[in-house]
Formats: sequence, C-alpha cells, structure tokens
Amino acid sequence: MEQLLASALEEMYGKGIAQASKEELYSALLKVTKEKMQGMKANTGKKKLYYISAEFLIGKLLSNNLINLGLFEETKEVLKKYGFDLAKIEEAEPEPSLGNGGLGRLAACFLDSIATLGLYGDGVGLNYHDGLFLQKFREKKQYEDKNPWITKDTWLTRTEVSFPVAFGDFTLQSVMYDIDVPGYENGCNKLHLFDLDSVDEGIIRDGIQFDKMNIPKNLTLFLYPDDSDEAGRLLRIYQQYFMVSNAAQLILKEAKERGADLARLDEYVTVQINDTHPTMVIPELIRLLTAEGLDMDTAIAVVSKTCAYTNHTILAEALEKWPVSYLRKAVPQLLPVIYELDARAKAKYPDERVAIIDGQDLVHMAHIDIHYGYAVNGVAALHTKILEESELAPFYAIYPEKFTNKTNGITFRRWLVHCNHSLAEYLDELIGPDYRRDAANLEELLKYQDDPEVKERLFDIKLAAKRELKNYLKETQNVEIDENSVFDIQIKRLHEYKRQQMNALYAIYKYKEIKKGHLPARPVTMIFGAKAAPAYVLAKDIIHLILCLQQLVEEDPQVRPYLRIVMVENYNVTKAEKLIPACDISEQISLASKEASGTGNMKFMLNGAVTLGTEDGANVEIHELVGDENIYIFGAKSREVIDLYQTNGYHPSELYNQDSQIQELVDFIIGKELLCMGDPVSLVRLYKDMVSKDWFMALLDVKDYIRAKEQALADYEDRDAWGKKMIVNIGKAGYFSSDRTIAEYNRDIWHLTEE
Ligand code: 26Q
Repeated sequence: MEQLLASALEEMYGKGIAQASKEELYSALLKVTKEKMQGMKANTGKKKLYYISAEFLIGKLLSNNLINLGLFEETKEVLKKYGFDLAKIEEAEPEPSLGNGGLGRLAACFLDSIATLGLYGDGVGLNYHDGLFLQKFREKKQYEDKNPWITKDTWLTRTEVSFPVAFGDFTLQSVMYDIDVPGYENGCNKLHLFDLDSVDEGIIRDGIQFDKMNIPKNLTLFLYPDDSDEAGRLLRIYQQYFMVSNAAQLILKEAKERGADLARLDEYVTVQINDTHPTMVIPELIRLLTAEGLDMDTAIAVVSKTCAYTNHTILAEALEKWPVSYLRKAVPQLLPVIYELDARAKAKYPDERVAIIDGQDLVHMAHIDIHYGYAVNGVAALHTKILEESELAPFYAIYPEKFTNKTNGITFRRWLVHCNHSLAEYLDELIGPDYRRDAANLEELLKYQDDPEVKERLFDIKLAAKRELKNYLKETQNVEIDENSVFDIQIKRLHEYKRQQMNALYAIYKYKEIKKGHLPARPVTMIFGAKAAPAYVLAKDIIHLILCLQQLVEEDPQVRPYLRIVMVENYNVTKAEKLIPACDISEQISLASKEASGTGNMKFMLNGAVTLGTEDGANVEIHELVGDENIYIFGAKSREVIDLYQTNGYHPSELYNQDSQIQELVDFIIGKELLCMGDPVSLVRLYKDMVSKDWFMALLDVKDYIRAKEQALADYEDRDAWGKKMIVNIGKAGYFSSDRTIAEYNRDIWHLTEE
C-alpha cells in the first residue's frame, strides 16, 4: 500500500506521502482503492440478481472498501507512520445522500452481503445529485437545503451504457454510472445508478424549490421530491419509470449477452423489488418482452417467475396508489399492460380487495407485485405475521406459498469492524476473529458473562466511544456533554409512529422531577437524530418541541447538571457510526405493529447497548434471543393496538382527562416555559393533536414507558449486572448479520449459485 499510495501521490501532485494534504491523501487513496477493485474477480453465474431500490444509503466508502479488500489495517499503519489518521482523512469524503432511512440502509447492507457471499447480483437505482436534503436548524426549527455530494473525487464511474426512456410527451437518453461493491474477502459486484446529462442543479432556489414540470432538468435532482401537488406526484412517477425502464433494458441486454432464451428469463434473472417504488418494472419487462416477440401469455408467465417483492411497511399512507390518469400522462405505453394485468387478476379473483385498479381508478402498486411476483416477504417475524393475518390477508388466502419472512440484518463490516474498531479488536483477542466470517460465532462471548475483567474492558471501550462522541459534538455543534452520564439515544426518521414525541414527554417528566429535587443517581444525556419529511407538519412540530426542550434544559443551571438533551443536526450514516458505539440505552419505542423491523435496534445491540422498546418489529426477536433480563420491554402489544384501531377504541382525551400525571406532562408543551421560547402555533398544534387525536397512541404507553426507562436507569448503576447485559446483547447479535439474511433470501427466493 505504501508503494501504491506514494506513486499515486507522485503522479497526481508530484508529492510524497509526508508532504500531502488530507484532501490529496484522500484523492490518492480513492484512486488506489478504485484500481484495486477493478482488479478484483467479478462475481458471476448463470443467473443474476438485480436489487432495484429507490434508495441506497451507502455512507462513506473508503474505510469499508479497504476493510473488504483486506487493506484496512495496512493502510492505517502506513498513514500512521507519516503521522496521519485514516479517520481524519476520510472526513474529506462527502457522504452520498442517496437514501432516507431503514429501507435505503438495508439495501446498502444487502449489497455488501451479496458480494461477500460471492453471489452474482447488482443494485440498480438513481443518481440523485442533491440527495434527500441537508437538514439545518434555525430558530429551533428544521430547514431544508440541497445536499450536493458528487465532486471531482468520486466513487462513481461513468459508463458507456445508455438507454432511451420514452415518456408520454418526450424521450430522454440515460447514462449509467457505476460504484464498485467489493465483498469481504470475496468478489466484486456493482451498484448501477442511472442519470441524465440534461439535469441542471441551477434550477434549484430557496433551499430545495425547483420547477417540478421541467423533467429533463429536474429528474434526478432529489430523492422523494415533495408530492403534495400533482406536479410533484407526476415527477415521482417519471423518476420511478426512469429507474425501472433503465433496469429492465439493462436486464434484457445482459441476459441476451449471457445467451438467454427470453422465454426462460427466470433461469437467468431474478429481480428483487424493494418496496413498491420499483413496481413498474413488472409491466415494463412484459412490454419489452412482447416487443422482442414473445406473446402476452408467455411474457406475463415468465416475468411472474422472475420478480419478487419486499414489503417494508403497513402504514396505509405509504402504500402507493397512482391514479390511472397520471400513469396515462407520464407512461402511456404501460397502460395497456397494466389494464391487461388488472383484467386477468379480476377474472380470476373477483374480490375487490385484491384488485389492481380499484373503483376510483387508482392503481395499487403492491397488488401488481403480489399477483405478478413469485415471492412476497416481510422484514421481521411479527411484520410478516401481520401481513399474512391482517394487512395482506386476502392475498395470503390466494397465494400462501408466495409469502415468506426474511428478518432484516446489518453488515458487521460497517456496524462493528469499522464503526467500533476497538470493540472488534477486543473481540478478536477474546474469542478469535472467526465471528468476522460467521457472525454466529459471537456467541463465544457468552461464556464471559460473569467475568468481571471482560465487563470492565467493555465499559472502558464504551467510555472511549462516549468521549469521542463528546468531542465530535463539541466540534460540530458546540454542545458539551458528560461522558460519565448515561447515553440514551433515539436516531431514526422522524415519524409519529416511531414516537419521538413520547420520548420528549419523558424529558418533560425528568425535567419536572429534577425541579422537584428528585435527582437521578447519575446524569442522563438524551440524544436525538432525525430528519422530518419537508411537508410533514407534525413531524416538524416534534423537532421544534425537542429543540425547545434542549434549550430549556441548557439554560437552567438547576437541571443542566443532571439532564442534557441534544438533537444532532443532519443525522446521517456518518453520524450514526459515531453515535451507536457510544450508546447505553437504545430507544426502539414504536407503537406495536407499526415498525416493520427496525435495523438501528440491531446496530445498537451489536455495540453493547441495551434496548428499551415495545414488542414491535425485530425487537420481538431481540427479546427472544436475549431474554427478559437483558432488554426493557413496555407498552401495549400489537394485538391490542390492532384491536383498538379496528374498534375505534382509543381516545387520548380520556387518558388526558383522567390521569393528572399525563395531563401535567402534555400541558407542559403549552406551558409558559416553552411558549416564551418556542413558536406557539407549532406547540399548540402539537398539543391539540396529542390530546384529541394521538393517532400513534403515545399517551397509551407513556406511563409504562416512564416506568421502564426509570428501571433501566436504576439498573445501570449495578455495573456488574449491566456489564452482563452488554455481553449478552453483543453475544446474541450474530443472528442479525445481513450475511444470514442474504443467505436466506438466496436459499428461499433467488436460488443463485456461487460460481
Ligand atoms: C411512499 C409513497 C409516497 C411517499 C413516500 C413513500 C415512501 C417512502 C419511503 C414509503 C416508504 C419509505 C421508506 C420506508 C422505510 O424506510 N421503511 C423501513 O424499512 C426498514 C427496512 O426494512 C425497516 O427496518 C423499518 O422498520 C421500516 O420503517
């Protein structure tokens, strides 16, 4: 590595390693790493997987690529020899802003594991120039700015691949960019990101505003552009079709190159549809196959054996339904196929709940996937059970054999080896490095659950991570926190069902307790990180509440020594990598039945945090693995919640009126302390919603939540017992390796063979 780096620097800047700047070192390392990846063996096979996703939240790539290439340690040492720190150099890398939350990060973990298992499979998505958005706090509110991330030094490689994509009124010519995806000690795959040369960042003004009608200039500017008006919704359809038409053309081109008989496409290709955003790949493939000369029956039959669908949510508002009229305007060539698919489904299954086109002329995208895909999966055991028994029950009755559960996972290369290197090194020392190949081997750690020395080492590693986070927050946000406090962290998209508002009610509780002189045994630091969708008013109100509480506590000398609240600005993958190793209590407090899986819960557990959560998503499986002693579970169960929705049985006003403690907490939102520093419109709106609607039932669980959190904080004081909880959590985390998840997808859905 030293040689390669030195000659790259010489060639690029005429400098030696010792003379180079951080930015120059980054550029040279990027060049060397890219060349190394080009020299890797490519994964191959007869059958190829295409993982199509609107999001790939890949994070920075330098360290992770070096880890997978087996060059990380060596590179670190070389740099150290010259007085440089790889982590500092990586700061020069912009984080690609190609995702929003769990679904996008899952896609990135999956690409890593697919390559690591030596499977032949690429990702396909879009190259959004300005990403989701950059979050800024001003006057304790969220503002959105563009988040450009593509610079001269980039992992993207422009390719010669280009396809025409025809829309109703015009045709655009795509260009494909590639990012290499190296497996850990295995072959390399690719992430293909389609783009347009005509896209123009110059049309963006006032943050993230732009002309939504100018498709050639705006198509790949942003992920999830505002869809509160018709132009925005049409733009989403243009984006989706652009993504899948390119994917379908690439699939057929490559299948032909491998000598495929298109009538037997399913022997050469499998397509994983990541939530409904890529659904139009089904009619598009059918359309293209009929253009290639297949008859409609054959095309439909073969595509139905080629595509599989993953569901990531049961929230009604997230299930995509597009008006036929929109599709007619944007993608008229797909309509005959969609009508045909709808007619065939209706002929066979008259039940209107399974119709593709409903009585209001809305096209239910998930219904296309289920009728014309060969597999449907949920992302955690409870989630799949709810899909089968309630949300998708009419489909489960028709196609029970299509349904399968694939509990999510995370790549341990990024979420342990990279983000918590000292923990990984200690594990190597204690149980040997085999867990890096097979995560199940982490169970070896369990034999140390009563070993005081091991516990102390784990506490030391945790403390060092807390110090690093402390320094980082001081540098980036100028807030000062106490590394000897308990770190309680909630980081995820801001959504009412995830109930950041309930956590805020706990902050109010704690504030009031401290004011009354009931001081905690140890200070508590509550950390939040979350972006709210730009048009999601209540989510922004919750951010405002948290930022008001942060200031309230900060300015109160009586409370500040015992309680701190920090909302991290522009939460992203890079920040998650710093927050997760430092966490003691992992907040996973969604309303039971609403969080499909969660993956942050797994990352925290792997890094020795203890979960405080509801029986929801993968928390249920974490609970089963670690046992009652090593997790804090509270709140209503999913059955109860589903019944409450079905019977309209939840009335927050009753809880508010009948319980003086709840009333006090909620009233504080519009009390004098907050009103004098916050925006009354926003605080009152949130208050009113909470007492009259509270759609995600924060008030139902808040008291049990406070009880459980107080218990966790008290238990933290028993170092011996807490150390054991850390050990059990880490030791049992192996199940949540995405290598396990991907092996299951391959065994049950894809059937790729390693070659
Ligand atoms: C759909 C229609 C209109 C507008 C937006 C959308 C939309 C956009 C993004 C719907 C869903 C998403 C993203 C969903 C998501 O990230 N889901 C998360 O997926 C994770 C991986 O499976 C799970 O762990 C999380 O529980 C789930 O919330």
